[in-house]
This record gives sequence, structure tokens and C-alpha cells, in this order.
Amino acid sequence: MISRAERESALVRAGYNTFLLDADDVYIDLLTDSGTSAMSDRQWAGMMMGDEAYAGSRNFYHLQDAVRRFYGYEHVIPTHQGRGAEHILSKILIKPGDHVAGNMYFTTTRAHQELAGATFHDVICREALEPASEFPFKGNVDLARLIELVERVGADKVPYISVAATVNMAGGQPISLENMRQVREYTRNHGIRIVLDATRAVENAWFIQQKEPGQGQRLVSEILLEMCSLSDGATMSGKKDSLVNIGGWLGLREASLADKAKNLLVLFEGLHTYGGLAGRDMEAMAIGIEESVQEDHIRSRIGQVFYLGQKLIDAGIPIVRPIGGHAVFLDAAAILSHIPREEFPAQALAAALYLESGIRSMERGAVSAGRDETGANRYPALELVRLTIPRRVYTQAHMDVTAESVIRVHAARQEVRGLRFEYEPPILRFFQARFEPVPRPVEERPLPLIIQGGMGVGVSSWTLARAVSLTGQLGVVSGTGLDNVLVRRLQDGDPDGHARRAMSHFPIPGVSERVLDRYFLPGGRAPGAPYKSLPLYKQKVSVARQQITILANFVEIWLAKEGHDNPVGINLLTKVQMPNLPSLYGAMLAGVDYVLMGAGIPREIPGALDALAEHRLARLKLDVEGPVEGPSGKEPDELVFDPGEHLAAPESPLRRPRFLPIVSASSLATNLARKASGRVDGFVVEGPTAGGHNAPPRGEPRFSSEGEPLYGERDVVDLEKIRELGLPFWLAGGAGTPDGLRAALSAGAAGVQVGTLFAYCDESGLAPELKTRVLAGVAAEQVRVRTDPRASPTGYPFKVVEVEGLESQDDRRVRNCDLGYLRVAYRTPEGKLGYRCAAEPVDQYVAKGGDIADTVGRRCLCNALEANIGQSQNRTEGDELPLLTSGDDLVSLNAFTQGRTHYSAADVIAYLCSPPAPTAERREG
Ligand code: P70
Repeated sequence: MISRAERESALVRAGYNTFLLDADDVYIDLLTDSGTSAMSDRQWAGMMMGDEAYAGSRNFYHLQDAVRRFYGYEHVIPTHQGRGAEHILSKILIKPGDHVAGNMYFTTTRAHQELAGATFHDVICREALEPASEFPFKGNVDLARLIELVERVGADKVPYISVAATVNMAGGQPISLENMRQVREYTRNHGIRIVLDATRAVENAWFIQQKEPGQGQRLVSEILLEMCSLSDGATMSGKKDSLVNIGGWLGLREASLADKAKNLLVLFEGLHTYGGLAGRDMEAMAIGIEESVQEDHIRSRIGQVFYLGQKLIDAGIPIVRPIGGHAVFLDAAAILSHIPREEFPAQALAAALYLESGIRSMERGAVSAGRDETGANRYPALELVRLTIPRRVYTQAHMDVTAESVIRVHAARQEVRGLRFEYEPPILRFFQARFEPVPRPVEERPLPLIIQGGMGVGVSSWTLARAVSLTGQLGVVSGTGLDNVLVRRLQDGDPDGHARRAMSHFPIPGVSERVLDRYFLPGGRAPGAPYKSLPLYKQKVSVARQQITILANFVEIWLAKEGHDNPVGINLLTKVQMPNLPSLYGAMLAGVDYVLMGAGIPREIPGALDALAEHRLARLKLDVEGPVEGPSGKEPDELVFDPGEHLAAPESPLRRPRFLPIVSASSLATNLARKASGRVDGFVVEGPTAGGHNAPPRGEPRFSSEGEPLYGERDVVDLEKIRELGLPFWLAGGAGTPDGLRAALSAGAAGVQVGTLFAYCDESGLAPELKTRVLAGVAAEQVRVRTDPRASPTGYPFKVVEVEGLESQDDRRVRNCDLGYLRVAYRTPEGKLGYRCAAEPVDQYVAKGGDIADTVGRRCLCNALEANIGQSQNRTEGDELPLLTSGDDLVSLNAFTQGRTHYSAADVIAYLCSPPAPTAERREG
């Protein structure tokens, strides 16, 4: 059997429709009992005796004999299968405007009746519509309903009654002889014909023998003949009862009707002595008919269905009762009662069962029922999944596996989601329709236990976020600097085509083409060639420049969300102000579910999210430094972003993501909860041991002998105050252990945000050689995490990883500011805005009015963080060097890795959620 991951992709390829799965991807195939039975040695021997004469083949006469003998119809017209017979019959008996009554519709049968101009009326008994009813003959016609119809439309408008035995769509339920006699009686008096759907009539005869008073002593074959005697003709799919892979027939008593049928037959199926079949097919069917009525065969055949059904009943699974003849029918409406009928619970259940165990079943509910003449979906009383048992194919062990799988899906039924059409064919839609899961709104999902922190430039890449989100926890993409990450990826040839695939879905016209044109290098850069970088951000940049930022954030979120619908978040730094609005808009165009922002006070962001969700203009105040004060009384400087400049007529509003500010003090949380420009949905509460940028210590700064800022009592967040806000919160910084998670939960948190553990996992964007080196350093206890108060041009303390032998950016770097995300705006003496960064060349910084003291010890984080992910800029003086950052818990990573040289994001989640180690006492006990 193929793996779960393979089944998952097979299911997506099949559009969640079991009809569209490749048989090779199926483990136990319970799609249908049609044409899937095993032929006997006698049938195979018959195949060898095929008389392939065009006309008058010997095998036709064998078939005619068998049908006459066991079914009793004088005129036997072979067809390629059941629907061929239905087609011919409907054409010869129905006039447009007619009405056909039947004991529940069957898909192909009704489709041919409607094609010929009739309206179908269901006259099955009421018991059939209640899955739990134990009524033994749920296939019976409700005579009162039949009479009511005939009286209403007139007997001359009812060419025939379509009587099925057994009734497939009702759950393989039989009709009684007594009921058939009553229907015969009534229709004879009104000159209405009865056409039997004899597809599974042998099975019906067996039920009559078992259950109908006075029938227990008769042979199945005798009962079958009597059933047929109560009809004027029959359509037959030999692929069921008659144990062949292909074949069918139309049986009639009236010679004049048979002549009409044969005239059409030569047009649609073939000459009247082969009807679309090879001679050998007719021979196999003739032999199969004889085998099908053997008492032992039919008993063991239905016995196997009963065996499966009883196992499910014993396990408390709602199925159609009594157990039917050819299949066990799961009551999907009862099992998936949380999925509305409009979202096709039976289709969803069939898909879920395949995903669970590779078992293929068939939807028999609203999808099969199609639409009515007004175009509205029909919602039949029964919403079922059919586990159909082929004859003479599977063993009891297969039934056991099937029962166990259904029981597992039933236990996890809350996980199953509804489906919606992606493609809906106009007729018999169930065969070829394609579906997709209905995305569950974020509001209805449980909050994540674990948030994977947004790290670096490109460390929290889409691959990492996707891997985490696939586990059901919250994967977060780092939005910082993504536009340069994207154009560098394109210049490296976008080897797997992921970026280009996402770009092809970008909704703003022309942008992807333009960006590809300018930056994409098939095969990558020439050796030694530097990357082309983007123009630096300023208060105002061109529409085209904004669009690259929108695109880059779209691409990253789109890829993180591809192929699943679990939530994904984006992390942005408040302080990196200028690209933030286009970044948010791009992420929202890709359907981002959460926005997390720290490194500053993101008070205006919630309102901006509201505006962007409606494609409205959004503004943020731009922080402008001195020394020159802005003219007093003048409007504050602003960043303005107008979606209207990019998408002329957006189709519908975007989903407003949940907003989680990252805070390091309860006062900040309170302030944001009360005074933010819109809804805040919770907080990430980050202590000073988290990686990346930290808040400076509160109060007068104090430093250790090694120059690290010292945090004290005042820096411990007051969780009581956070709890009082009544919003969910996650603890971050040193929370990345199973104990940390448990402690957070008992402190009232919804969970934890974890970064460091994820930074070094297989899916993170960090350059592989850096991961290897750091993990080796951790194993050898040769890493140190130092809080550097100077490294970041932002002025926030920044945690730097020091590993033996790892060359990192230091003071020797030749300064160059060509990415510029950390530049801040300042006002020139002329009153204009300028931009500067304390890590840029010192003379330039000073010329811009900067204080030379600010430049000491500053690192160019933009270039270093790009180097961290293998996008190091190539310069004449050598490649840009990395500068790694991590939380303090890096040094204790060993507890998790235990010597492993690599691990996955899912390993991290499993570790964090692992139960406490047994205590000494418990171990002894
Ligand atoms: C099934 C198959 C076929 C069938 C039947 C009854 C009671 C006529 C036919 C048509 C195949 C099938 C057909 C439509 C939808 C899904 C599956 N039933 N009457 O699996 O016979 O297929 O030979 O043309 O059950 O139940 P044919």
C-alpha cells in the first residue's frame, strides 16, 4: 500500500473523488461490485470458447437460453452493460412529458428516463428513508404513493413502473414478493407495464427466501423466476449478479416491443445477436447466470457482506439497517453531523476513508443525486457511503481491515471537513466531479499550542512554516526582507520552480512577468557575479517597487499554504516601517491567517489590517529622527499605501488575519489591548532569553563584566496583568521544552512560541552548513549565545551565536548599505527626509547628522542575515559573512537533539508535546 503522504497527494490529484483515483493507488477497492467480481474457472473456460462470428454466434444462443431459463423473458437483447439496456428501453417506451415511477431512483436509470423526456417519481416506502429502521423489505413500493401519482398524472402518462430488486440507492434493500404481486395487480388494472431492474435480483430472491413468510423452502432460482414473472421486461447489468466483467441485456415478453428495441440496438450497441459484446463475453455471462443462483454461492456472498456490516454495528457505527445485499452503507449524515449537507458529508467521508487506509468506497448521497430541473441541488433523504463487496474477490481479513479503518475514521470524525465543487459536470456529475476542502474559517479553529517564531530574513521560510502548519500548529513566515530574498532566489535560478509557481497565481496583472524578466536567471548567476539588489525603501517608492514587496510576501505565504488549509502566520518587525504595509497586503492576498509583530509598538497595525482587508488605503505614522525638528503644527510624516494603485477592481474583501503583537511587558499589552487602532487577538509575551532582538532592560542599564545587558526582577513580565486582559497569550523565550510548554499552560497561556529549535531543523531556511556547524558545536558544548547591546543598528540588544571556527561578520567588514531595511528617516536642515543606518559607512552616517558614537560595534544585519540563508552578497573584498542569532536555549539543544545531526520540524513538535518523563517512583512502581 502506498504511504499516507502519497495517498494525500493522490486524493488531491483525484479532486477528492474516489472515481478519479488510480486503481494502483487503492489498497482495498470497495468502489463497486460492478464488473469487479472474479470469474470462475468455468467462466474462463467459456471465454476460450468464444464464437466471434459477427452474426448468430453460438454464444448468443447460450445466453438467450440462460436468460429464458432463469429469468423467463422470451426476447433477449444483449447490450454492452446495464445502461445500454436502459437507454434502449427508455427510448422505446417513453414519450416526452411522461412520468415514470420507481422504488427509488438509480443514477443511470433515471438519467436515461429524463433524457427520453420523462419525469421520475420516487414511490419507495417510507421506511427506506430511515437508515436505522429494521423493516425487512425496505425496497417495497408504497402503493399509496404510486396510486396517488397515477391518479394525478393519468395512467396514460405512465408508460411503466421501474421496479428495482434489490434497491441499490436505498442500501441494497429487497422488495418482497407480496409487494411485487400488489404492484402487478394494480398496474395490470391500469394498463401500466412493469420493468424490473434485475441487476441484483438474485440477491433479492435470497432475501425473500430468508425473510418472507412461506418462502423459506423454495430455491433462490424459483423465487427469481416468480419475481420476473411479475414484470413485463427487465434491464440487466450482468456485471453484478451474473459475475462478469462486462455485459448486460434487455429482456422483454412482447415481440413488437422487442422488434423496436432491436431496431435501436443496431444503431447504438450492435447487431441483435451481440449488442456490443464479444462472443466470449456472452458465454461468460451465460455461465455466470447459472452460477449466480447456486444456493451456496449466494449465501456466502451475502454472508460476507453481513460479516462486515455486523462488525460495524457492533462498533456502534451508524450504517443502513438491515444490512443490504451487495454493500454496507455508512450513514454519512449521522457520522459527520458537523458537516452541512451543502458540503457533501458522504463525499468527504469517502475521501477520509481513503486517506486513512487506502480503501476506496463510493458516495451515494447529494453528489450522486445531482440537480433538479430548476438547477438546485437535490438533497436525498439518504446521505451514504457505500462499501461495496465484489463477489469472490476478498477474504475475511480484508473485511476485518475495512472494519478497523472505518472505526478509526469514525473515532476521528471531527477532523473531517466538508467539500465544495471545483469542477461539476452537467450530467451524472459524481463520476467526474472534482472537489476541494471547504476552508475552515480561522475563527472556528482551535488556537495553536505551538507558534513557530518568525526568524531572521528567510530562516522562517515557507518550507518551515508549511511543515509546522501541516502538523496543525502555527507555522510563521518571516516577512522581513522578503523582496530581496525573492529576487535573489530568482537570480539563483529558482531551481525547483516553487517561486515561479506561486508567482503564476499572483493577482496583480503583469507584476510577475516584469519581475521574472528583470531578475530570473535560468541556471543561476555566472560564477562570481554579484546579486542585483532592489532600490532601497523610502517613505515613498514607486508603484513597481511596492509591487515587488507585495509579490514577495504573497509568494512566501502562498507556498506555505499550498495544498492544505491549516493556518499560516507572518511575522514583521514594527521598526522596519517602510515596507510593512505592502508586505501585509501581499501576505493577505495569499490568505495569511495570523500577523505577528514585535520590535516596536504596533499600535496602528490592527486598523491597517482592517483597511487592507477591504482594499482601502492604509496609513502608518513614520518615525522621523532629529536633530532637526519637523515644523511644528505640520501633519506628522506618514507612510501611505493604497491598494487601489495595484488592484483596480478587487473581487471580494480579503480575510482579516488575527493580530498578535509580541510584547515584553504587561504595560505594553494593556496599552495595545485598549488603545490599538483595531482588534488585537492575543499576545506573544517574550522574555529576554528569546533569540533575535530583545527589549532593553528596564530602568538604568547595567552590564555584566562581558558587556551583556543585565536583566532583573523588573524585566519579568507580570502574567497576572496579561491574564486580566482576557485575550489568549503565548509565552516565548526559553519556553522551547516540554516542561516549558506545560509551565506556560499552567500559567494560563494558550501555548508557547518557539524559535531556536526550529531554526536548525531540516526545513528552516538557514544555510545547511551553518546548521551542521552549530549542531556540532552544540553537541561538543562549544557554542555560546551572547547578548550584544551594540550589534544591531536598531539599538535593541541582539543575541549573537558564537561557535568555534565559524567566521562571522565583525568590525573588519568594509561598510556598505545596499539593502537598507534598518535605515531610519531623519529630517535634513532643509526640512526634507533623509535615511541613515548606524551600520552604513561612518562618514556617510556622520554626514547625515548621525552621531559617530552610534556607529561603534554596529553590524550590517541586512547583509549578515542574507548570508545566513545562503544568499551572501559577493563583493570584491569577499563574500558577506553570516551573523547567527538564537535564543539562550540553544546551548541546551542537546536535550532534544541527543546527538542527532539533523531533525525535522515535526520532530520538534513531537518533542514539545511529549509527556513528562516518568518520575523515579513511577519507574519503580
Ligand atoms: C454500481 C454500478 C450499476 C447499475 C445498478 C442498477 C441498480 C443499473 C445499473 C447500470 C455501476 C455504477 C453505475 C452508476 C453509478 C455508479 C456506479 N451500478 N441498475 O456500482 O448498470 O453499470 O452496467 O451500466 O446498480 O452500483 P451498468
